[in-house]
Amino acid sequence: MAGKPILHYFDGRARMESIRWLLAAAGVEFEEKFMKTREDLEKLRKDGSLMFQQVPMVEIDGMKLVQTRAILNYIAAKYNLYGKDIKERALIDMYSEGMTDLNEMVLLYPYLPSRDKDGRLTQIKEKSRNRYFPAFEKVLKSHGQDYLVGNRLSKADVHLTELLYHTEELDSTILANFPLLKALRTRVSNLPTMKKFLQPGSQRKPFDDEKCVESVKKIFS
Ligand SMILES: N[C@@H](CCC(=O)N[C@@H](CS)C(=O)NCC(=O)O)C(=O)O
Repeated sequence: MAGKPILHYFDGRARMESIRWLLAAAGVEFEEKFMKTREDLEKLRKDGSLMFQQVPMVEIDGMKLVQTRAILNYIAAKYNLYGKDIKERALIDMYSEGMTDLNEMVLLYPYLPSRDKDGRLTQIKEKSRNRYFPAFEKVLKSHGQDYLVGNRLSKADVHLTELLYHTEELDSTILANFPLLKALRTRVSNLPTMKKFLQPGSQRKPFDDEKCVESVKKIFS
C-alpha cells in the first residue's frame, strides 16, 4: 500500500493550502515537512526534488510533483473529484481557473508591502462581489443542484468553499448577497471529511500572519 502523501512547504497557507483542502475533502491523510530556513529549501533544490526549484512539492505515488495546479488535478482525478466526462472536466477547470485568479490575490495579500495592502483589499472585495461570486451564484441558480458540476462534489466545490472562508476572513459581510454560495459552503463544510478538517487542531493553516510572512521572506530571500 502506498504511504501517505508528503507535502513540502513552509508552515503557512499560501499556495499549499488548496492542496491541503483537497486532500482533506478526499479523506486522504497526509504528512507535512516544513521548510524553516533557506538551507532547507536549498537542500531540496540540490537533491533534485524540485523540477523548477520551487515549492509546493508533493511526494505522492512515487512521484515528486510540483506546480500547484498539476498537483490539484492529479489529486482530483485520483479521488474522483474531477467530473464524469470531458465536458464536466472542462467546466470544473473553467470554474477552478476563475477561482484561482481570485485566490492568487487573496493568498498573496499578506505578503504585500503595507503601502499596497489597502488597494489590494479593495480590489479583492470588488472582484469577489462583482465578478466571481455572482458568476458562481448564477451557476448554482441555473441548475438548482447541490454542487457546481454534475450534482456531485468536485474539486471546484472544494476550491470555492476554501475561497469563501478566506474572503470572509477579510470581510465578514462579503457573502451577504449570495445565499446559494452560503448554502454550498455549509453543505461542503458538513461533509464528514471537511468537518474534521475544519475543526481546531487539524492541518488547516491559519491566516499567514506577520510572523509567518517574516519567516517566509527569510527562506526565499
Ligand atoms: N507556478 C508555480 C509557482 C510556485 C512558486 O512561485 N512557489 C514559490 C513559493 S510559494 C517559490 O518556490 N518561489 C521560489 C522561486 O520561485 O525561486 C506553482 O503554482 O506551484
